[in-house]
Amino acid sequence: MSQRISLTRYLVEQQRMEGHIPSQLRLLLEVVARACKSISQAVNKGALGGVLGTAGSENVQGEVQKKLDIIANEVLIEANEWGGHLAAMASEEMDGIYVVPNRYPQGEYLLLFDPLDGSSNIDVNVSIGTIFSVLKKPEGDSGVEESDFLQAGNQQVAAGYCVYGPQTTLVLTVGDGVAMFTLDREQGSFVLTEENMRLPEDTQEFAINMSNMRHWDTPVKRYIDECLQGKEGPRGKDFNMRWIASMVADVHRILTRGGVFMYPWDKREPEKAGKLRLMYEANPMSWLIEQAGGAATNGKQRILDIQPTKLHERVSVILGSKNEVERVTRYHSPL
Ligand code: P6P
Repeated sequence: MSQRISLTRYLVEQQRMEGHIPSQLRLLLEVVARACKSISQAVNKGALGGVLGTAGSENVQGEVQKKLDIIANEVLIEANEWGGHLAAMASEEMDGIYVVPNRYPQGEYLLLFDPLDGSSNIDVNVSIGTIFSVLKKPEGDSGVEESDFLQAGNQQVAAGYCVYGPQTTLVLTVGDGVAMFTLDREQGSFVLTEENMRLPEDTQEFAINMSNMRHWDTPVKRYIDECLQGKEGPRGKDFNMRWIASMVADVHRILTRGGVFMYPWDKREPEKAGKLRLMYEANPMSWLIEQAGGAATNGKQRILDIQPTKLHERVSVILGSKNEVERVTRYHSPL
């Protein structure tokens, strides 16, 4: 049987042949992967590890924190702070940025993450995951501050996620396509299981929380209504619906077989652009989807072109199979 390629070998070859990955970025990605392995172990223990349930606190978003949210956040901080590859980190679970302590060397990268996306699924044993995005610290003074993180998604140098499901799979891009690695628990290492992932430009599957239908804006209502009319309607084909309530799991399905994922603005909290966060959910997922031949907009513009103004900024998300995303976006800007 041909020797499977480990994540380490893949990254070394990307560094050596493609020049896409400077050594510090390779180290960063290997450290994040190791942290995801540790999180996977904790998630897999479930009740046996006493890690289920809530932590009795709220995060910066005002959401109840699960014990595993905090564990995953701590694992990522502790794994990354000493390596000398990072200047600072930002997390859904922390109000401000985490600057690498002076006792460690500072690097040139900024790491952003949602340490455990889909927390509402933890206690019911449904797939959850870690989402991460890597930016370069702007040139200039030695310090680092929150404003250094406020870069558009098109500035990312690496992005990825790890799904903790029936398999633990790490999916990442450094701008040269999308690669998937599956955790081989016998070896304790991630092994390349798919390279150059591509999603079909068309689909018959949409992902949205239908219970919010009455709150959606007209273009979204029109798109979903046309899908629900099936082959007798204007689309001329039947559609299927999936909603896992873990963006990581929904996006992984879409990367694997196509589909369109939508968490649009709705009138429940009209002052918010959407539920999902731009910097560490929408941006990394949008880059992965685009690198695999898909598209990602907020209904009006390409998500990766949005200039953030706040670290925990929210955004409306429409991403997946190119032709469907373009259709929904077109409905938002009638001629
Ligand atoms: P709802 C999980 O909390 C999350 O941030 C995404 O992973 C997921 O797609 C969405 O929220 C689910 O939201 O309103 O359906 O529970």
